[in-house]
Amino acid sequence: MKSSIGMTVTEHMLAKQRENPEATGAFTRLLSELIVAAKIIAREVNKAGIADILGYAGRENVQGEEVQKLDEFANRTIIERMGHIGQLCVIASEEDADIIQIPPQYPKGNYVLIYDPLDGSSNIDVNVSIGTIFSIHRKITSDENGTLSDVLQPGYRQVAAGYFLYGSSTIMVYTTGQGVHGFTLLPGIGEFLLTHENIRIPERGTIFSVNETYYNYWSAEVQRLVNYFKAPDTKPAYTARYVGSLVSDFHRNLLKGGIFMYPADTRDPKKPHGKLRLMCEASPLAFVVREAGGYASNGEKPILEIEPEELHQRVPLFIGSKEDVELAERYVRGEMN
Ligand code: P6P
Repeated sequence: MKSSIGMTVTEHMLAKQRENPEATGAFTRLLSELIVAAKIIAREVNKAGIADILGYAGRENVQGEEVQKLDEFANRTIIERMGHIGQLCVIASEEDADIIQIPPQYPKGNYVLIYDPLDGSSNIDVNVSIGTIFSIHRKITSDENGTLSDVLQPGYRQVAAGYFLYGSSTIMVYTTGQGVHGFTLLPGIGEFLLTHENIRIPERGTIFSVNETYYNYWSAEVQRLVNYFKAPDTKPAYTARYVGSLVSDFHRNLLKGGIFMYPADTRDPKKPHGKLRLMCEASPLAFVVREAGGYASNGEKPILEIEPEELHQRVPLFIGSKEDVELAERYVRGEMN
């Protein structure tokens, strides 16, 4: 019987689980707990503006509780909720230099969670949407306690990936390799309801997203690519959209079509490959976009085929509509004059 509020994400996950004969329910329990963490983070993100108004200034609020920076709060929330559920062997966070072991008193599992707890958090005080990005791998070593080798896996081995977008509404988008599905949090009920089933990104978009401040630091090939997107004789014409919050820019392009770019640049010799991280940003979004019919590249090869070498390695990113990203690769390779 159809529920009066539509399909919840839990019902959706259980339905997908039934389609997979080997499923034990462990993955469903893992994702369900991550959803609880996201609801807790969403509540704090939505309160952040009010916190300022109510004078939760400095490090203490009116109840004398320590006020954590939102990304620290989000990071701790995920670790505390996910550490004890017995489904993970190791955790890796964009906020922590090293991998995070599961405390000895908790049971271990066969999955690896990699995440960016609150990407774009510098935008929160101007009420721009921000997001949590997650990537899930299976353990590949025999050690009960996960190791760095369990984390540093190429993107094509992910078993699930997705993001939560904290904006005008709280959205969850995820894939387990069986399509990409979007859910919207119904505040009064506190449930994520299916609102975007089987998302497909248009083959070619009309949006390009890049921060042109760095134009002079790009290769001549990337400069030519962006000039193409801006050229008056390019048909159909493109328009520029750039929020400066990866999950927002990615989500818009996923639904409408287009390409997001964060190219390599020469600004910072310590970051020759641009700003975005392979493991907790590019790789999970590359899995989502591929499952939606799109593509993600570092300009030379598919993001999902990059063999990671370091936990926080950065990577140039061209991601979105397949035709647009393949065109970007041709420019970056110097095949377009
Ligand atoms: P820039 C936010 O700080 C972030 O990590 C991503 O969310 C966003 O896409 C990017 O950096 C924006 O970087 O250099 O354009 O401000």
